[in-house]
Amino acid sequence: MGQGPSKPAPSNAAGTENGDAPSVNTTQSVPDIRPEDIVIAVMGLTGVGKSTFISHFCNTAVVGDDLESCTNTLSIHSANVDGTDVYLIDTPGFDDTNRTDTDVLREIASWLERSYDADIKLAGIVYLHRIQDNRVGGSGVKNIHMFRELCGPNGLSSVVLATTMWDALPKDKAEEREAELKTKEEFWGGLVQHGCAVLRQDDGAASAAKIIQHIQAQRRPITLQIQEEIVIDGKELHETAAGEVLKAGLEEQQRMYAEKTALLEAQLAKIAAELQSLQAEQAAREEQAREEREREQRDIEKREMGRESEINDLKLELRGLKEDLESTKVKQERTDAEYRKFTSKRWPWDRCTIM
Ligand SMILES: Nc1nc2c(ncn2[C@@H]2O[C@H](COP(=O)(O)OP(=O)(O)O)[C@@H](O)[C@H]2O)c(=O)[nH]1
Ligand SMILES: [Mg+2]
Repeated sequence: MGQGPSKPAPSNAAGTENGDAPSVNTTQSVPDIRPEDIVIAVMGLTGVGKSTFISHFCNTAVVGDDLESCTNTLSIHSANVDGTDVYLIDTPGFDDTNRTDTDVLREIASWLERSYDADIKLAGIVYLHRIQDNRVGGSGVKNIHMFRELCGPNGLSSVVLATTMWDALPKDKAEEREAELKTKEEFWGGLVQHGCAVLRQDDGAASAAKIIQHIQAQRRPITLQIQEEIVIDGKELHETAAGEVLKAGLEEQQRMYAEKTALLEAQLAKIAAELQSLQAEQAAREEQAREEREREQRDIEKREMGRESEINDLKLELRGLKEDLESTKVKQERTDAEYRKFTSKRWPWDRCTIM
């Protein structure tokens, strides 16, 4: 299989002369493709391997790393598959870290509308899906639903549903998942019944070529339901079936967030009320403690004052007793002296004045 286009690439849709991979502007890309060209769109969630798939045929596709999606805009790649020139449309993936699903659908729908206006029909679509993403309720399932509505019931035989990342699961597990995808209505069941082929993108360039060949073999350009709805019926994007799926998803999210907000507000109000009552209890306890402290302080002061007056009383009593003691001692000395004098043997008669 050849790498890159065999005819001159459109000015804005392929690599530079030295083979670098430029990002491809989409807004003026439609006129570069002619109605007789084979155009195949590659769709699927971000990270499923769309750019990797396209890179097997040309060197202009930019493969993202595992951590974050790379620039997620629609790009057109001129490629050659087994000698046939084809244009591969790398569409922005849904469930992207940097863009909303509504932006992504708008961009895809806008390109489909312009290509329809320019009389460019899709030869087919490759819808890629990671084999490990079969979670009901996950974005994979929601996207399958939207994809179904984007395509509509006609021309599904030119749509290939292909599973990637076979190397990420043991083969028996992957085969189980594939069977589930094919049969369950919420996955690919309905699409398979309407003629979609389910193939495996499990062998790099070889399996990718088989997928493109399958589409080429259909030789049946398709008009998607969303193109008819927008161009023929004049519907707004949100009125299309795919837009309705997205709208329903947004409404579900609105309901979920409204419920969550109400729940959080109720929890918040409950906790705020609990906090308020605890704070009121705490304030009451503090007030009680303050009053008790003040009462104790008053008691202490009262007791202090009582003790002080007791001390003063005792001091006064002590002073009185001291004075009493002093005067008693004086009196005692005097009495002692008198006694001594009176009881002395040598009464100093001579000193007496005889009358
Ligand atoms: N293990 C494994 N990794 C893959 C496969 N296909 C793509 N990848 C990796 O998955 C990541 C996203 O791929 P990319 O092609 O950019 O996804 P896109 O967002 O759909 O374009 C890149 O790191 C690829 O190398 C695959 O089949 N197996
Ligand atoms: Mg990509």
